[in-house]
Amino acid sequence: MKDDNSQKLFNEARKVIPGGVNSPVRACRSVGMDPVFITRGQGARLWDEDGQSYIDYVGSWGPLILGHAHPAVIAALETAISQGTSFGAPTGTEVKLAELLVECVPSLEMVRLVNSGTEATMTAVRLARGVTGRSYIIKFDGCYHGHADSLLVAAGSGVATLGIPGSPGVPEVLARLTISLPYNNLKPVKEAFQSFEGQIAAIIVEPVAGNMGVVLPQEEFLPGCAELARENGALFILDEVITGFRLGLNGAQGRFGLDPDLTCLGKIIGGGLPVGALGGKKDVMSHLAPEGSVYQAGTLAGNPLAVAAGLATIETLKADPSIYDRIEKLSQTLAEGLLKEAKKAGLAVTGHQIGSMSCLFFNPGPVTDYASAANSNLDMFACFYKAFREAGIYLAPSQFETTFVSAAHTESDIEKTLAAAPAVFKNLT
Ligand code: KE4
Repeated sequence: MKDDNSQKLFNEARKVIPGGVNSPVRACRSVGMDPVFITRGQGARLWDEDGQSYIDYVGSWGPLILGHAHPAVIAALETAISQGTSFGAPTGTEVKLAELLVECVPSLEMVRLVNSGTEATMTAVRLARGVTGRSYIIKFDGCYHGHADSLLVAAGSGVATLGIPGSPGVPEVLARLTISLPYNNLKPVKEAFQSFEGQIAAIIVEPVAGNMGVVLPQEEFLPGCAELARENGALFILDEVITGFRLGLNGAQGRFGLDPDLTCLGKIIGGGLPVGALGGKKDVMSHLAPEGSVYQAGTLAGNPLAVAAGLATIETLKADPSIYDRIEKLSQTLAEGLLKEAKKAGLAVTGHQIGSMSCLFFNPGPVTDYASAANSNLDMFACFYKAFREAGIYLAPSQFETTFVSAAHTESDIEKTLAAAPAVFKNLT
C-alpha cells in the first residue's frame, strides 16, 4: 500500500515531536508499523495522506460515537465559532451541558467540566484524598485512567501490592500510595482495606475495562467494590471516560445499576473536541474550589466550542436512543463474525463484546484481568492489525485497546470487514 506521503510527514514529525506523535499509542510501535497520517474523516471513514480510505473502528479512541463530521456537530461548531472561541468566563451553554450530564448520568448531582479524561480522574483522586483526609488509592492492573502521576502506575498483582512507578518521573513516594490489584477479584480488595485500615481514600475502576482489550466485570465485582469502599469510608469512583454515553445514555452505571460517589467522563461528551468532566454527589463535589478548598482549575475548561460539540452529540443520541440498539447489533455481528472466522482458521482466540465495544484476543482465554490479557499472542495481533490496515480497515494498533462501532457504520461496512477476515486469518496460521 502506497504510504509515501505519510512516511514523508512521519520523518518530518519525528524531528520536532517526540516519536512523531502527540500521544504514544498513535505511533503504532507495538504492531511494528509506522502510522498513516490522516487528512479527513466522514461518517465511518478516514482518508490518509496517500488517498487511501479506511473503515474506521478507532473513532478517535472513543469520542466519535456518531462518526466523523456529523452534520449536527459541524453545524453546532459553525454557530459557536462565529461568536468566538473562548472567553474564560461562564457561558449559558456550559450550564446546559452540565444539566444534560446530570440528567443522563444517574449518580450525578453536580459536575465540573475539564479538558480531558486525565484531568477528570486526576481531580477525582485529589478530591477523594481531600474529602477523606486519606492518601492511598486502589486501582486495578490494566485499567488506564490517563497519565496523572498517581494513576500512571504499573503494579504487581497480589494482595495490596504497593504500586511501582509505571513511568520514570513518578516519584516512588507517590507511586507507593497507589495500590494496584487484579481486576475482577474482590479478595485482594478486602485484604487491602484490612492492611491499610482507615488509610484508603478511594477505589477507582473502569466499569468495563477498555484498556487491556475489552474485559467485562464479573457479576459481583463492581457492587462488591462499591460495598467495600462504603464499609471502609472510602469513595467509589467510576472511570466512565470510555463507557459514559458509549454503553447508553446512562453509561455503565445505568446498565449495571451502580451509584458511585464520583464519575469521570470524557471522549463522547466532547464530540471529538477536548473535554472531560468530573461529577458526583453534591456533598462531595461541593468540596471543589471555589465552593470548597480542593483546588482544580483550567483556562479552557468548559470551552464554548467543545461544549457545543458535546451538546450536539448528546442531544443527537437523546433524540434517537435507537442508535444504541443499532450499534450494539452491528458490534455483535462484527465480534461474532471475527471470532467465527478466526476459529475456523484454527486460531486460539477469545472474543469480548458489550454495547458497541468489542475486542478479539489472540488468546485461548478466559480473559478476566490484565494478567490473562497479557498472555495474548501480540505478534499474531500485530500481523492481524497490519493485514486489516492493508485491506482498508483501521483498528487500534494494540491488543490492549477497544474496537468501536459508530452510528455511521452500516451493515455493508461490517460485511466488508468480515469479508477480509478469512484471508487475513489464513495467513496467520
Ligand atoms: P484522556 O486524558 O486521554 O482524554 O483520557 C484518559 C483516559 C481516562 N480513562 C479512560 C478509561 C481512558 O480510556 C482514557 C484514555 N483512553 C486512551 C485510549 N484507550 C486514549 C488514547 C491515547 O492515550 O491517545
